[in-house]
Amino acid sequence: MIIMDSESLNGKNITELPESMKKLYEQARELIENNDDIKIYTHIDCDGLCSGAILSEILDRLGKEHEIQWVNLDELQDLEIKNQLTIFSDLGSGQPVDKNANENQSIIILDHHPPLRDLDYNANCNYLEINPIHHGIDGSYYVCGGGLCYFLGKEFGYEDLSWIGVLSAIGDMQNSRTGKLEGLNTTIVNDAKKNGLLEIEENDLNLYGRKTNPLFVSLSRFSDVKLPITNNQGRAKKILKDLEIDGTVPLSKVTYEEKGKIFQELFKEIMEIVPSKYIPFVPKLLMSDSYEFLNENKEEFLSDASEFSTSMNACGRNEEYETAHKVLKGNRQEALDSLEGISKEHKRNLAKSIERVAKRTDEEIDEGGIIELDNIQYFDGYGIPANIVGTVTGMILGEGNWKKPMIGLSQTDEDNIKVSLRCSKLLSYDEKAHFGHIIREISQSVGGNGGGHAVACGAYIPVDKRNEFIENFNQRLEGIIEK
Ligand SMILES: [Mn+2]
Repeated sequence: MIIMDSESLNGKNITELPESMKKLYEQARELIENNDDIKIYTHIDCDGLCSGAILSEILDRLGKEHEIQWVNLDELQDLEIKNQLTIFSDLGSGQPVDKNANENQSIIILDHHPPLRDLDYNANCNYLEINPIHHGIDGSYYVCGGGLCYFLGKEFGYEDLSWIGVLSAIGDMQNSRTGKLEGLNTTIVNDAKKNGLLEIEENDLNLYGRKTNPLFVSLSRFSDVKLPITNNQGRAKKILKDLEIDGTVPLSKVTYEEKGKIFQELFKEIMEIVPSKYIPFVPKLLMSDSYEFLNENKEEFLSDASEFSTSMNACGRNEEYETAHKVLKGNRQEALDSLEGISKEHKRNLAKSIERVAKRTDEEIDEGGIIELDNIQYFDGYGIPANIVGTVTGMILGEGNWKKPMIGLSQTDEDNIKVSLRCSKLLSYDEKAHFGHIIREISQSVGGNGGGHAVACGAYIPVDKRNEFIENFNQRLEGIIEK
């Protein structure tokens, strides 16, 4: 058994599928063509939802009846395999999913997470795993679950599914390092462009809510570095007024010149406060490519990949998988209405949770609030549901010290704590600060498990190891965090 991950392999930034992967896709196509009793298991986040939708759409078009189930990673330990063919997407590589399968059954895994098994793995069943890491391709930046499923769709000639591959990559933050989609994602982007489904606005201002937020709201949400405008809508309005820019329209309606002025202003403010080691990265922090879906209503949030992916994550975190699935497969009526309800409810839940943490004063510190150590800051998310503690942690970051990662803790059951980490992108540009790798290392050292992205990751740890985890994490970052 070989364990490889993107750290040990210097992932190749190639834009075309390597021959070794193409062969596997041919085998996957044959397996699907030759089976009629099919079940899909996919992950519950935006990438997993996109993966499931692509696979289900492929099977629909082939006239294959199938079942789909959305699962969390911890639900796969003793999974019973009942179907002729079981497909796992955006998960499976790191779980013993083939444990209960027999020689008459087939399994296909399409996953971009660190694999437990290598390419020559001998399984009890007909076993086919497609994972970019087996082929030297980094799964964090170059292709994700939805992208891998899209390449299967492409094998059947369904290039029109490429836009979902793009959406999955944005949802999976595959562009977080450079602000652009790279590697195999490039092929998916090009397929979508070629099919008239996608337009890219290069080096757009990196503010959230391009379609639906008034500009002053988007600006006040800038929290990668804490600026006077961060969480201060009045101040954001004032700055826009001084620049003679209409703050009531969304970013997508702002002209190129106006964006330039906002860039200059943000740049100036950031330069005044960032430690010198981060200065070269500031432009990258303010700019990223925007991805616009051309088959959506131009005024609607679904036309912006980033906003679309947020609504998919809202569905995932609220167990509204069916709704997300229907929207992804083209339903723009009932499903879209429920999507709006879900997003609103999700925002309300987030606001409630944030208030609970952020509004605490120092006198109440025993009960909560943000606790700052030398290299990290953390809070106890008493009562914050484990499925939203990550999102809450990201939002709380704007209330704390942006120079340190923020860790949110939430007890999931009697024995375990879910840990979520979010940090400014500036921190992650330092290669020594890949928090997805660090959180895996520290959680494993206390008997837990975790992983994820450089800027957003999580872990599960035993309840009684809470303090040890916090202390180890704090120590591990000595010399890495600039104070
Ligand atoms: Mn994924």
